[in-house]
Amino acid sequence: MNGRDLVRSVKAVGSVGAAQGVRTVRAAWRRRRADATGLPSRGAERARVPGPVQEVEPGPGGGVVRFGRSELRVLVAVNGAVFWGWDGAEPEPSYALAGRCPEPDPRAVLEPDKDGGWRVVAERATVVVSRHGAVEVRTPGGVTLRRDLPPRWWEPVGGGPARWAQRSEVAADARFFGLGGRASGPRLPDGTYRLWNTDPGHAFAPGDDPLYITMPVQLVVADGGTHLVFHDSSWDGTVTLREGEEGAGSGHDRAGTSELRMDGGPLRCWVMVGSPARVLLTWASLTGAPALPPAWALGHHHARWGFGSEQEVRRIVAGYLEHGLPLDAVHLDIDHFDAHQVFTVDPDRFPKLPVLAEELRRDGIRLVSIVDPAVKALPGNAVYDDGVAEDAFVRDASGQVVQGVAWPGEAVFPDFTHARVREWWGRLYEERLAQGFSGFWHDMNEPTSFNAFGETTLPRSARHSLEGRGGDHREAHNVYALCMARAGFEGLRNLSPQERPFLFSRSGWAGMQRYGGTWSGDVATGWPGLRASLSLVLGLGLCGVPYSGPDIGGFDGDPSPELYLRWFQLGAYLPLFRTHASLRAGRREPWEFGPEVLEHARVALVERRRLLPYFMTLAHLARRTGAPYVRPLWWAAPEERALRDCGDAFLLGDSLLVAPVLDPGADRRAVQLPRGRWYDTATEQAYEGPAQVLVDAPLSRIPVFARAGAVLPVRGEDGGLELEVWAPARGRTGGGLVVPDGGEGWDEPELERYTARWMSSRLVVEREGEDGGGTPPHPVRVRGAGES
Ligand code: NBV
Repeated sequence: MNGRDLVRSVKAVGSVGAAQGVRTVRAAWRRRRADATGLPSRGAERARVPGPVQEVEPGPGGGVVRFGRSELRVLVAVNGAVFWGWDGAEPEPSYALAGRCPEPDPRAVLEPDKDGGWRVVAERATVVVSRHGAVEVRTPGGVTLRRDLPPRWWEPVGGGPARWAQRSEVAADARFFGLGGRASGPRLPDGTYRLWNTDPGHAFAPGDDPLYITMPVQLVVADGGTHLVFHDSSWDGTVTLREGEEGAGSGHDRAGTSELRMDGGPLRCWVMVGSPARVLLTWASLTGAPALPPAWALGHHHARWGFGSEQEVRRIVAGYLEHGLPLDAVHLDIDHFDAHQVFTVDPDRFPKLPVLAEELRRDGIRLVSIVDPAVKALPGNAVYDDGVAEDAFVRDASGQVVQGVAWPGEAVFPDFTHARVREWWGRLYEERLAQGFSGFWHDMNEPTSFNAFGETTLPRSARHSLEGRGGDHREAHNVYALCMARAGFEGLRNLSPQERPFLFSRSGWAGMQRYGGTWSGDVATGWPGLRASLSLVLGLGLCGVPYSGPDIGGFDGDPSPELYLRWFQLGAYLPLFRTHASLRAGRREPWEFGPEVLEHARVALVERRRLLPYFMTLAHLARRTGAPYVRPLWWAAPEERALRDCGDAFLLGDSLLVAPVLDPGADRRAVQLPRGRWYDTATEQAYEGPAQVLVDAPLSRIPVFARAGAVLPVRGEDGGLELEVWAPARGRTGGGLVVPDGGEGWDEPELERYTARWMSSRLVVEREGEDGGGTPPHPVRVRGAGES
């Protein structure tokens, strides 16, 4: 290591402390050495393209097209998704798939196309393969949604994984979304996005990329249709996006492009075509239904790194109760661990945690525990000893256990890509349950190890089981947190089969929704951070992860009262509604920002509690259909171009449109309304969309609109379920779905469907049933009728 590296390394860990800095330098040195010996250098490479088509072999759901130097398998699955894989790549094994690959659709057959190409015609998409290996996806109506040019590989002459690149073209009007949690979306601007889950090491803002969750999942919206494409390879890579441009007058269109470059892994992808709702349904049927949170997890959570003691937790909870502020969960961060070691409790500062948990539970408040993957490498530390006995920790190519540096100091990392290790880890949650915790917050699982070379993770040469196939960190890195989430989720299911597990994880990958949600990570305090936090929730929802939310107020700094309040008001409409901050930031309780903020925060909290049955219904719908709670404005109208560009408002389910205030000093804001009638819920004033309207956004609230005709379940003053019905326009009908779920256990409540229609001057709300309409079993409140 040269002097500059040393300076850099010490700077990088400055906040962790000098002792850790020294350890960090050692760890970085070890990493460099490990990779030098454990990973052979690539050496000379040979480039390859598929070459000309030679023969085909029809098979179930499609078949194989053979080229001079590669072959392509195309398979249409019964769920409507299309798979293709080069060089013999099959859909399995895959960390993204929820189970086995869906059955092939027997109706899809390979047939000759023009110019020596081949095509597979399926119900929702046609795949056309040119004789040089370009692959086009067309709608049933014949519109081309995506054109993949023949892929290119670079193979090390001496053997080893091939790098590859896949360039694709989309329509000139197409917009890109997704790629996991990105700070500068939700519409992804032109640029290069890395596919490598990363702890940025500082609080992030728009422009910081990549972050904790990256996914090779793109949702592309164009006039011709919507499609989702998922390249099922967990290796490091980049996606370079460039939106197209439509030719003005007689000029030509310039297509949009996406170029995916991967350092290895199979070249295979899944494509789904249809409306956004259809695409997400297909995606969820492939990668798994989002876990259903318990009702309390849809309430308000309060966290902080550094509550520091049981007395402090009690003081804060008492503050909430005294101020009449609803609170559902308190999160304990690493400071409650004994010497930062996971699955322990500091006996001095948290001597009677189960008693505290029981007290809180009596007030309807749950305790949530942080869980870090790194285990303090110290004989005598029970988790370490146990893990050593289990042979649970990641090793390097020479067979040595890899040591990194994390909060507890020198640390080792469980290999969650091994089923036995997942089972072992899952059993450790028993200690947490015994302490009284009800939920789990997985942190630092990119995985993060502090070090000196800008790469804050395990060495790439570190070995992983990868379900017995064997491989290294290049392949395992991006699925590490996904596998940890699986370990936690399955462990909790075994330990506490009656309860719905609640966990959310900082890092993850395609399919993570099966085990829980996520949060925005360490978003920077500031107005750009506020905007970024909404971008993440929207983008992740479009990648199939519907439950997430930001650290309200931002992680690292002290927000102004106005910023705190605007963040709080936004958070009240996001699935995870949590205040949280760093050890180094000031307090985040609503009463810390003055009486005015307290009053307005209370309104937001009370409204969130009132909307709980609606959130519960959205959670069920997400599980049944893959539709995120928080959806972009174009969700039901992807053809509306003005909506595609609009990232400062969102739909909450089918019924509400939320327009947060994202700028300082604003007391009015413009809102782009989709087609139809919308009521400002504060004033009941009706607006007709599509339109851009200017509405009041005083400090006391953010604009929220209800769709005319919406029937939404809310909590009445007596705590019972009520139906809030927003009058449809005259001559129009409305309706809504309700899943009346108490929020605990596994009972499957029946979905209730309601309709709302005018009968002369009376609005009739009925429950749909097999024997015609019936009176709803819940009180009905009609709103907006004065405007009809
Ligand atoms: O455990 C401490 C923090 C936590 O509060 C935060 O939410 C995580 O994103 N954690 C990161 C580790 C330290 C970050 C500097």
